[in-house]
Amino acid sequence: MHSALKRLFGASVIDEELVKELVKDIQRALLVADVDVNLVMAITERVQEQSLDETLPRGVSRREHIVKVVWDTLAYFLGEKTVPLTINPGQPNLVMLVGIQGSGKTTTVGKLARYYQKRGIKAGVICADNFRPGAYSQLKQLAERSNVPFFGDEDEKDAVKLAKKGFKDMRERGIELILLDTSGRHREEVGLIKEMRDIAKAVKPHEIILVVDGTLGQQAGAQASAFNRATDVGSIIVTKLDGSAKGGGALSAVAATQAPIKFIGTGEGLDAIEPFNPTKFAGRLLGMSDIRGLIDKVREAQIEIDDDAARRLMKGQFTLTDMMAQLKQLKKMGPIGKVMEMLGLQYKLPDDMAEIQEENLKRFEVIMNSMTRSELDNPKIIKSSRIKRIASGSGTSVRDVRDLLKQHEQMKRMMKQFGKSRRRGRGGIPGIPGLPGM
Ligand SMILES: Nc1nc2c(ncn2[C@@H]2O[C@H](COP(=O)(O)OP(=O)(O)O)[C@@H](O)[C@H]2O)c(=O)[nH]1
Ligand SMILES: [Mg+2]
Repeated sequence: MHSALKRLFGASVIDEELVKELVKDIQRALLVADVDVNLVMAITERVQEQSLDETLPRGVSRREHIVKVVWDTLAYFLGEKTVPLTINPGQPNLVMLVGIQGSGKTTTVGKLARYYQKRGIKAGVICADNFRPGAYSQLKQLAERSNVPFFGDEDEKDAVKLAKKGFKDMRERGIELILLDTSGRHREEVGLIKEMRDIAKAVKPHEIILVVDGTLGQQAGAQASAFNRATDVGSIIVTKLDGSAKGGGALSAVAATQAPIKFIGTGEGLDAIEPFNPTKFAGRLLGMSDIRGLIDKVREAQIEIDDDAARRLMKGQFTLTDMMAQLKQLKKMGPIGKVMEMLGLQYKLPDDMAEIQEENLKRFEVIMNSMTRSELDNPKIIKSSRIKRIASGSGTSVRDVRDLLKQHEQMKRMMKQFGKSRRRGRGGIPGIPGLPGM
């Protein structure tokens, strides 16, 4: 991933070859994150097609377009927004959790009850798991720790009856969010699936949440389909994302059920639950910490060159005023190191390039204020006597003025190269002149 994005940001021409390389790198990243092979293919096909789409929206460079396509594609599969549980206040909203044994249902029921109770919703929990010994006391303890109402009956062996009794009890107590914990067993056993269907029929839950173990790889898809055939899975919670698992299996579960991920579990503790953040999750899958931030940066950093400046550039002219405009645009990106970090890159910039400092820009401006129009437009004429005059006029040193001129020379050379690549390539796009050789 990193190498391709690095190339994407450094290339002066973005062509089919580069897009293919990028697509390959995305494939690798997603496979490492345990995303299902077929999904990986579907995702990357979309990226490839749209990245090379010739009609770019106005004002959008191909570079920006590609990063956006990658993001949009993941958003298409993950959902772009966080979707909360729908709870009608004052009503008994029954939410049923399903999933195989060990996926984290009971823990998640405890977490959700606490989460919503803290937000002013009357929450309660029902244990309808009469299969696993200890399920009753596990949930009872979790409920007691958060002080939420609990219903269970160790003597009732019929899960459907348990669920019904529990629902009645909770309704009578005026509970608004009733969380129904069910049993799991080992796999997509026929018995388990039938039980889930029977419970759902009997109590008609408001929403059915499938709990998926985030460390599970590609089997997540098959599991999700099995539950989805039995019951109408309305949303997904992915647990155990506190470890090194990247959670790629969750994408398969989403694809299999068409249901959105609503929360993720990030630890064994009762507070270790977070609303699902698609952006963060996409970054996790791609091995980049902050993909949305990156897209925003790319957008901000687009070097806008007006027609006039472009024409001058083509003729090899690059005035000090042009340079100032460019430096200011670069400055908007913030410290370049930060942008690299978001890309997950460890790139050593030449020291004097690493940061465009506020003071430098200010000093440049002060110096330029002491120049004449013709000096600004044609800095070549600034020889030592003019340098001395400008330095004393602006209250800076001869060295400061020379630094400015040196910086201008460097940037001019870069802009010339960029001008050439633009003339050459149909795919040519504006480069970021402050970042040579990436
Ligand atoms: N690290 C971690 N462990 C979790 C998380 N959610 C659940 N677990 C653990 O997973 C195991 C199984 O959880 P449990 O709720 O009993 O699963 P159930 O069989 O589906 O009810 C327990 O040891 C939990 O502490 C999580 O988000 N992170
Ligand atoms: Mg359980």
